[in-house]
Amino acid sequence: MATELKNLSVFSTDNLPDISGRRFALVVAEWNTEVTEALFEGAYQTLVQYGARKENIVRGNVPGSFELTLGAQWFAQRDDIDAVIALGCVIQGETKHNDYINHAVAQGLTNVGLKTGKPVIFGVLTPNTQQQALDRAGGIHGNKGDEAAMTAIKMLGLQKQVYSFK
Ligand code: DLZ
Repeated sequence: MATELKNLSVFSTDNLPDISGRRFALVVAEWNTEVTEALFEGAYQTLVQYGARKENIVRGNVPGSFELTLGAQWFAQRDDIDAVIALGCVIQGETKHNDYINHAVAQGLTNVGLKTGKPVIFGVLTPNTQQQALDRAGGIHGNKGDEAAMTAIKMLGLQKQVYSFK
């Protein structure tokens, strides 16, 4: 479903896990700062709203979205981090640069999640224009940061369910 048809800040909140003792890392790309700061605010507020303690949320910046992968891995490898949320915005330019970055980050974050066994969330916008990005960073289509945080919470819930199943 296209984001146009779904508000990123509207989601079901049934049966969410208790995340008061969980620790989250937010990795934020510095390119397109206006957008990525809005993504960070959305993710941070959503985590707190649904029970995370502020002292259990750590932030790390990376220069651009391409570096999200390694930043995410460094956090995910820490024993005291339960989930990592990678936040970036890659806007299409005149060349295919954005395609290479997007594919690398999507694949890289997937690999980090599989390698560490922890939720590593793709909170990266890949719009054609800056307006499309702003529309999805607290604008008319909600906030991708909210959605990314909720995805992390739900994956922690699933992880608990899977590993406590007898
Ligand atoms: C180089 C580049 C370009 C052209 N566009 C973006 C972008 O839209 N969003 C983003 O997060 N990063 C961009 N970057 C930077 C790369 O992600 C990376 O930081 C550099 O290629 C490292 O030299």
